[in-house]
Amino acid sequence: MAKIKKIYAYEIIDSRGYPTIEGRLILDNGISVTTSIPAGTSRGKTEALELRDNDNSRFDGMGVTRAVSYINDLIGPKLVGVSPLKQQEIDGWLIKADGTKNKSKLGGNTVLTISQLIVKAAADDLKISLFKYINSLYQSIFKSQIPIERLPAPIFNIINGGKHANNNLEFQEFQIIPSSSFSFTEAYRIGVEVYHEVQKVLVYRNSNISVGEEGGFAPDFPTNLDAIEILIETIGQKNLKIGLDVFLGLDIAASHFYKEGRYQIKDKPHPLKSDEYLDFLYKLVTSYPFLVVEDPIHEDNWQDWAAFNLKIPKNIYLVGDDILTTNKQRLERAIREKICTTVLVKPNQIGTITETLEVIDLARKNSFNYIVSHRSGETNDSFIADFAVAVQSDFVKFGASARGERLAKYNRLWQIEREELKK
Ligand code: 2PG
Ligand code: MG
Repeated sequence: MAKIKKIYAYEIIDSRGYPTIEGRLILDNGISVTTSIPAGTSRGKTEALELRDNDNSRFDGMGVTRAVSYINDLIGPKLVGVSPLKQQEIDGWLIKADGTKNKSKLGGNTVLTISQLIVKAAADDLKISLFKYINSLYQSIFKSQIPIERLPAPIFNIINGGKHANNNLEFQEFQIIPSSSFSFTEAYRIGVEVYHEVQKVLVYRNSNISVGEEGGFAPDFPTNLDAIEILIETIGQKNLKIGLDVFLGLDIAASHFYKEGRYQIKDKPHPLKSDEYLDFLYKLVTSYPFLVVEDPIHEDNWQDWAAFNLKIPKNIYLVGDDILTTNKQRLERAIREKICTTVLVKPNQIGTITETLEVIDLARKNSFNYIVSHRSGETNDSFIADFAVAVQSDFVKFGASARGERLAKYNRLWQIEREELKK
């Protein structure tokens, strides 16, 4: 089997215009792979640390030359001669070398560059599709199989707000979700067509059609509910049945509008106390055909999460992102305290692919759902699409059906459906 000949990294610019890491790994048989690392704008407090230079003389302090030098000078040379098939050992060594709870010594971005390079190199060396290799990696680590039967259903983020746009909406993502009974090809077409139709509706209403970080539109509206109503109106105009053909989703990202002990949203004339806000949320999610509701409550309030989870209809996927941060210990607590039904999975929240697979495994063993997700700051790497297919994620969250860095992922799913899963 091939061995690692060289690993190196350098800065590239991500979809938000900030530096991120791109890494390259060359095997001694000439195979070479490249990967790059996404970054979040609205992050949970317990995510792995993203190592930045904080040197304000370049890129507003957002440079990643320190992370790059860790790869080039410290980690890369130590992996020369090692087999890329040793994923678990290499990830374990990285975790130990970092030695902190949140990768604050080496940086989650540094560590994930190596971890993803190793996965890609192994798949290429074995000459199998990336998703098939990740699937077999899961099986070999956890001694349990995930049959690959379908593509995850896409969640399209059509209207952006919160920290992802400079419009006036507090909620972060207003999503549409074509029914999982559609093939990916059909679901993708629906996502693309609804996106264009929303644009027409916004133009007709003299609203702004500039977009936010994930490619969704970023209009101003009097309330967050108005954005939901626009989606419903548009879906109807496309002759799609809301609640049958297409469902709604939200990433509320509530931690970001919780100030001085109150939730501040323009749907209500005054800042809401927890119990008032929970009433508002309950009415909201039961008044519309929501399938997915993410981060409706502040990330520190586990009690309110549990109370809300108990109350809302069981068909809604209640998703923990900022509160769980792809962290096994936090997911264990979430399962114990029954605070939600679904974990959002983002490899760069934790740092290595092995740890990300551990979270998937914990979820699977506890009949907990999981949704694999991109970040708002993305690159054209489609790694996450293969990862989602490999673990048979219920849904995927890759942003709007527009903008290259989002489409790299959706188009990769489409390719997998066309070339690899069609009987
Ligand atoms: C989220 C993500 C991705 P960010 O909150 O779910 O949509 O956003 O990458 O900014 O954390
Ligand atoms: Mg989120």
